[in-house]
Amino acid sequence: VPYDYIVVGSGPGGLVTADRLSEAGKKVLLIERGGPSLGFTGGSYQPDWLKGTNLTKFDTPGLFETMFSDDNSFWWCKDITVFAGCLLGGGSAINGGLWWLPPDFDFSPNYGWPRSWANHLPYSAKLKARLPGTDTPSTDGKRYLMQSADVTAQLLKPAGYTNITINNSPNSKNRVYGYSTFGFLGGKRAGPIATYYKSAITRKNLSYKPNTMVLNVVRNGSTITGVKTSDNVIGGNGVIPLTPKGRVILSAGSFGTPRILFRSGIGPSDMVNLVKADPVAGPLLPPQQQWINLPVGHNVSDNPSINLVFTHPSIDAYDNWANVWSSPRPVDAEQYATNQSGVFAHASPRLNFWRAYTGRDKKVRYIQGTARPGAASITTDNPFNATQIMTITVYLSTGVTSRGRIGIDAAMKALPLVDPWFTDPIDKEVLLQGLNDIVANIPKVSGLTMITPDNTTTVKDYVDAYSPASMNSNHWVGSCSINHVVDQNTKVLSTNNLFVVDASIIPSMPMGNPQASIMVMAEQAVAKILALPGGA
Ligand code: 6FA
Ligand code: ABL
Repeated sequence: VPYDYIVVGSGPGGLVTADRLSEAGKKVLLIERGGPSLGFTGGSYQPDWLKGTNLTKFDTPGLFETMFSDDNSFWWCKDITVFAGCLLGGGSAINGGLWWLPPDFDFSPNYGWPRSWANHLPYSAKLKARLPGTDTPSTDGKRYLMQSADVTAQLLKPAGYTNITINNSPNSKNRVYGYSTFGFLGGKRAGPIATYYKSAITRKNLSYKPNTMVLNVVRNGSTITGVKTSDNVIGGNGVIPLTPKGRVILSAGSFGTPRILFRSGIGPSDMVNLVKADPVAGPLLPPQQQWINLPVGHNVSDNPSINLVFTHPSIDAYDNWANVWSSPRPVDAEQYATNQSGVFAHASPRLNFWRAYTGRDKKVRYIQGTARPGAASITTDNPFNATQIMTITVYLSTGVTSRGRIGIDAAMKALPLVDPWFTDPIDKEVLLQGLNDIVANIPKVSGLTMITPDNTTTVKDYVDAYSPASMNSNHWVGSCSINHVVDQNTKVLSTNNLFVVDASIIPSMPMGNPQASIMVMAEQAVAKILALPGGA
């Protein structure tokens, strides 16, 4: 059956898009390469201590850190070399859940947005109405395991930071800190899945097709006629057609969308030529005179981030999250299983902060920090108390000028071709300044010891030696930047009916962890697409 709209990918971008298009009465197909996630979507992957409930690993915020330590990690995309979620919800099914209502900076013409996008407030309001976010995720309204927040607040106050409820004033991002805010409901992960997907899936005019991968769009020059999937049972050749005025919307993420475009003959010729050389993908390309040369994969950014690890006598490192899956603290497990309250209602972060800096190029750049109990890696030969460890991750956010490139290799794997961190040395200087300003106040917090880097290493040497792969923040944007690859209505340039609505069209780093900002972007994008003449 032909569809008015085919939405490829069910991450934050795709779920908002599919929900709003189906709400408008369009005949929509939402197609996702992965399977279920949250319990209500059919997910069933859970630890023994949650047997008998419908709470999965994905529902349970306190299991977040086990995403990185589980041998059976079926949720990661195996054909993308960095972390990306390949299941219902995309990254939102497996991420830390941090949820920031966007400041005006996130859609400012100063950061690459067309002027027509600057008034994001109606769209931010739509998102907030669906999911406001909470800094008291436990159903009993209490906060748990807050020692790392208290210690970090003590470190920030002497530097002039003030304590705010972050989402009450999204534009306040200079010398502020507040409790971590999550896109959770009822003590469970919610994000776009328990909101937008939940309403979309009830509509008869929306079909959802999981476990099906889109390989390329099928096109006749600039007109897209359908999508080609990996499931050849569909139509005998895997092709799902559009109605005559139909449209395809790619929401396959910052790595997934460029790959579909390359495989459709859209992008730089070095990438499309790799597709041409592939025995499976090559024959599916349109003839070479129909290739469309666009800078797909260029202008990419991700926050460079550096971890500082500390010990403090007040900290409960929660066994560095090592036991939460197989042998959780019994009282906490029981409490969560009973009424979704307690430690397990939070993901690992406990406090977030921001501060503005002006670099020697006179450009303003912001740092963001996230504090949590535990640590991913510790490098010290000094003795330390492992039960008292906490991490502050410091990110460079809005204003980052470094850019990289995303592409594919000859095996059609998606990967960063040029890392986007510190290609501009001033980014590095500003992040180093931010780290040094935090470290400077350690003596003001009684009992606080930095163990990574330790007292044998300067912060500068630590930053200089930091491995690029560890600087990845999983916040990739820009590979199909608006104005470069898509137009103001998110339509791919030189095509009639192909659109992109996901993190890849965002031209520069949002202020915070980006999922809510991506969804606000998608609210605005889908409104523009529906208003655009010529569509079904
Ligand atoms: N963002 C936040 O705001 N807060 C956080 O705490 C946070 N944490 C993390 C985190 O801990 C990790 C480990 C990662 C990887 C990301 C985090 N992020 C966080 C970032 C946030 O999750 C991403 O920025 C956000 O999910 C990006 O949304 P998009 O809609 O642009 O893209 P996704 O990758 O989420 O979704 C793409 C979907 O398309 C997936 O479901 C994928 O399976 C599907 N797909 C891809 N290719 C496809 C194809 N060819 N055919 C069909 N489906 C396809
Ligand atoms: C995010 O936005 C980041 O993308 C994640 O990297 C981050 O989680 C979450 N939010 C929570 O702040 C971290 C984990 O806490 C680490 O244990 C893990 O090593 C790291 O992600 C991997 O990138």
